[in-house]
Amino acid sequence: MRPVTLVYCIRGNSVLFGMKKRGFGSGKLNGYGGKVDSGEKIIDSAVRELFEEARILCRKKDLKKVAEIDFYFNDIPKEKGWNQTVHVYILRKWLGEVEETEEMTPEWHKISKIPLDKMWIDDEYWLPLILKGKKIKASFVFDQEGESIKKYQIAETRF
Ligand code: 6OG
Repeated sequence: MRPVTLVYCIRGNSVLFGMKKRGFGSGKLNGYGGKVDSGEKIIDSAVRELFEEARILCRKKDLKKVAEIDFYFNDIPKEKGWNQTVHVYILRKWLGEVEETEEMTPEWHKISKIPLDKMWIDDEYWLPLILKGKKIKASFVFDQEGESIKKYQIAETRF
């Protein structure tokens, strides 16, 4: 399983998403994050990706881990590296204002009105939970290149 990161920035009642412009999940609205480089710590990847994709700076201690989710894409050859463990964080304090980058177009949305129809189909099962303050471990198995969920499980946990 490939480790990747995903960060949701929250300000007041709003949460920051980015419309992914290229690569895995392009055309979908998501948090900010990406691959963990070899030899890199997971948390350092979160800080780096946030700066690369949103131009905002944060401290490691302000990244609060809220979820760890395994995604399995049954019908995609393993070598493509789609199977991944996503380490999810919430961030409430950072430096700078979010900017559009080559990878992401930023969009703020009210936490009470998340546009789940523009996101990965699994997000409706777990994103509202973490935005309500829950901490979870979950796994999803997909068919049809991530367009259909074959099975899933979600459990509350501590980090
Ligand atoms: P790059 O390959 O672009 O990183 N990611 C997912 N995010 C959500 N919300 N749902 C999923 O369900 C996801 N699968 C992967 C993790 C990919 C980015 O996409 C996230 C990374 O932030 C399948 O470097």
